[in-house]
Amino acid sequence: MAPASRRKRSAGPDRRGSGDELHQAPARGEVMTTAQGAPLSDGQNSLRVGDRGPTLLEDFALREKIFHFDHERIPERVVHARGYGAHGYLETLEAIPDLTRAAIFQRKGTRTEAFVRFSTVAGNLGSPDLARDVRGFAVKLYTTEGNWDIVGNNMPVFFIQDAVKFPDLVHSVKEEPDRGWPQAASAHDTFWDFVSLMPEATHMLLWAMSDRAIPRSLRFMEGFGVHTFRFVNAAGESRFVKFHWKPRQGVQSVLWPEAVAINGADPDFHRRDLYAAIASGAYPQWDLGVQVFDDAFADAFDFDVLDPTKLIPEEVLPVRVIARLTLDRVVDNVFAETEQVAFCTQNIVPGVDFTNDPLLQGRNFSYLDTQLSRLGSTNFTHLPVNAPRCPVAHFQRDGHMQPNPQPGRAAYEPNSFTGADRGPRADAEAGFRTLERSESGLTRRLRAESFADHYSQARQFFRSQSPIEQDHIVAAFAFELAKVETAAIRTRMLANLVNVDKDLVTRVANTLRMPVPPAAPAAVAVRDGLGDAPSLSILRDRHTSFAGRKLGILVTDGADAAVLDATVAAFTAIGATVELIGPAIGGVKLGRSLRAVDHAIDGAPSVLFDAVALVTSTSGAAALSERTCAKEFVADAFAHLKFIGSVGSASALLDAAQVPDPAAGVLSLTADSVQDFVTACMGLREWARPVTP
Ligand code: HDE
Repeated sequence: MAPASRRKRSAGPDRRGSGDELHQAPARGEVMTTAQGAPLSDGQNSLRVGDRGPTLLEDFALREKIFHFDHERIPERVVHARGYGAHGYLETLEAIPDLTRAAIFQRKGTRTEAFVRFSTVAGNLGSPDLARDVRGFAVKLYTTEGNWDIVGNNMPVFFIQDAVKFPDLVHSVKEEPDRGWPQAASAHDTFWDFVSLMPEATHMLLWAMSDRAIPRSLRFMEGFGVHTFRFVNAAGESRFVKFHWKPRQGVQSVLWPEAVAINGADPDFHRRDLYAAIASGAYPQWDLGVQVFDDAFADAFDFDVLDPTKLIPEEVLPVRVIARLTLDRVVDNVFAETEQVAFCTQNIVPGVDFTNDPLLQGRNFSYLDTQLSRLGSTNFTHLPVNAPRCPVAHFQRDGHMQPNPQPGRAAYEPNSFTGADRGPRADAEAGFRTLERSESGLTRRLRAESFADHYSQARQFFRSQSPIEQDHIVAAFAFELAKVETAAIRTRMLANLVNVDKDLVTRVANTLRMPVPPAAPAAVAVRDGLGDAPSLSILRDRHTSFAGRKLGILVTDGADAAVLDATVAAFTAIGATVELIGPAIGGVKLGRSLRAVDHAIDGAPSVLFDAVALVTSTSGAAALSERTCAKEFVADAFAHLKFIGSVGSASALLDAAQVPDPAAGVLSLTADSVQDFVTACMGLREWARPVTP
């Protein structure tokens, strides 16, 4: 403290209150208390002897507060630490009792409460949202028959085939242990060392190097259950099923240079986007689709349906939509809900069952186990976000933090007590019954031959992409491998890519300025004839829309209010968000009035927007032309293939940003031509514009 304040008397509250005040109990929650409920008289000063200390150990309120603070952090998730969640519901669109006895699918219109957590995989809790990474897509459905967790990703396949390799995979992608970097990045030696030694990772690597790994928003991602599960109907008949989440907003990704810039400008870009969408009432929705098939299909299919490095293309087996997920409520408290939510793959309900996918079998152990070290108690199921919404009755007792005083005398069964002392019993009819199946074979450590083809679907994926997406995959491989210091690792990875596609490997090798090595040995011949699968691409055959996207309008003093208002109105009308960026946060003068802006230009680069408009006065544009951040705003929007609408008086700014005139996707904006700009923006990017090197 500054010396001047040392001799002042403490500024505690006046303690001479009348006795009456003590008896007028304030409304619950208004008076600050200890965790034990004792009301506090002073929240600013600890208990001291004299004016200047020492502090007394007797101050139980101080000690309790610091004690609780000291233990605020819990271990972050070992993977998927960085995540964001929201509440919502699943509405059944089609009853499918023929396929499953699951209660939520018995009647059209059934609504089931849901909680969803999206995440990156590799980064720590505080890592940036736009890392190149797989995204977790974990859904908890609070059904009337218990919680059903579909703990999936935004990519339909995985890096490895056997759970025993998961710790190795994760150790390889996390920070290198002897130096502690890189954070939230796969572009380093140990990751590429591992995956280049594990050819089974090749298919997933193609996905991870594609634009799927840098989604524009959590709202614009597909989700996949990845493994093959089973549906079981009331007659005990079973079929295989794969789960898909289809975003009704569309699928969209950012460009890699955008991702890098967004991580600096707004590391919370994805969580902010989801929060803003839900808070504004633009509730994101996904259709839940299923690919259902029987043993005959599984036997005839090109690959083993138990192999999680393979998918079944929609072109081979269409996705049937059965329900719709809506996220309509942000969390009240991120820690209590998003951080403490515990997803477990083994949380299934009657009507759903597992398969022998060896990755799934391992996961079914891992998820329950990890909750103990993260949440610290077997009683994590009592936390509100984890608690089933249906009645729960069992004889599990005690443990750390047991919140329920479970009644009754007998804590075991069978017992011969009656009434409240008796407790629950299993129900042979309504209860979960594992599908009866016969298993046989030798007990061995062995990878099935049917899992041996590691390259054919990687090839199919690459060849099914649009040329633009292929360019991005080439660039991503080249970027990541260029960060690998050990040349032998790069060469080994290129040798794997030879098996995927000659064009791919040649272009990556050329970019790296390395020779194409001989192909890595492949256990089985790589197949060419799997067919074109446009569903694997983001850009092919997709309906695009600007709804749910964001327009950034750069405005200055003296701008044409009519054009500004018309632009805001037109974009708002199609469900887009519009934000104004001014030279300063205090707003801009339009005529006689001051118009509020959302951002100052130096804090709102154009990477934060899907399209931009320049609505400036001539003098405003001239002034902005002197500012690097304004020139970069325009130049980046152009380089990132964004649509740009510009009033005539903003031409100095376009010139300063070296935007050619004319240029594809740069439209003149007047009050009459706003609709043309809206229509153009629905294409999301001007792919015809040459990419600036
Ligand atoms: Fe996970 N995974 N995982 N995983 N996973 C976890 O569980 C694990 C795998 C996925 O938002 C952990 O509660 C093993 C595939 C998501 O809370 C842990 C294996 C897929 C989330 C764990 C896999 C996933 C996790 C860490 C290989 C896509 C975040 C914290 C056998 C289908 C859930 C936790 C959330 C989280 C283990 C592979 C998705 C350690 C052992 C494949 C979305 O239990």
